[in-house]
Amino acid sequence: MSNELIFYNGPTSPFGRKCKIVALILKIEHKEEKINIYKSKFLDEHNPLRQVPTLIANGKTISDSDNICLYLDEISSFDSIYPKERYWDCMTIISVTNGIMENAVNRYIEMSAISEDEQRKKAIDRYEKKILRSIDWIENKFDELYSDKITMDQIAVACALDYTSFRFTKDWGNENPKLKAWLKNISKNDFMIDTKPGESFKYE
Ligand SMILES: N[C@@H](CCC(=O)N[C@@H](CS)C(=O)NCC(=O)O)C(=O)O
Repeated sequence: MSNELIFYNGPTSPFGRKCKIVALILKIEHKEEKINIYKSKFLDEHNPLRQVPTLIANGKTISDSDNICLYLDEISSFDSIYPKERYWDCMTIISVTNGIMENAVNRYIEMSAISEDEQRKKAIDRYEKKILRSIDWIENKFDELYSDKITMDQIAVACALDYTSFRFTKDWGNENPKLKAWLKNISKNDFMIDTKPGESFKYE
């Protein structure tokens, strides 16, 4: 059994970014490989969904960003980034951010990989509504989310908002001033700067 963490990530995945940030904050040693998911058949053996992020931890596969973050938190010697006093509220915010990311990824695929005449306008509209409604919902919970100590839901929110700005629109900030100011501030941290999305691979 090898004694290492191999972290398969993509260049723009918001789910992968979330895990990478956790590894950086908790100072978990790992080897990151940014792969072209569309050309990474080798991953099927570990994760039949062939998705990033996927972590191989001491030979064991851990798939799905939430499982990876929980695993990294468990093996860390630092205090947990999952606040005990508001654990389920934190988990619910994380689930909503997963929805933002999924809808933003699906929207981007629909708009970038499908010819304009074949794009489903209704589906795009639905993705956009869900993203914007979810951001408004998080804004309304801002006082609950905010704390000086960085928590898992804050990391997830930062990744979801930045991905929305990257792939869809920055306009969400007009209606959500608390989140806009907070994202600007948290984005000054090295863990945000060092994990900015890069160049994506072509959808295949
Ligand atoms: N639920 C998964 C979602 C991961 C996901 O959607 N990854 C995308 C990249 S952002 C992917 O690998 N897409 C390739 C594919 O599904 O074929 C998680 O939280 O890790």
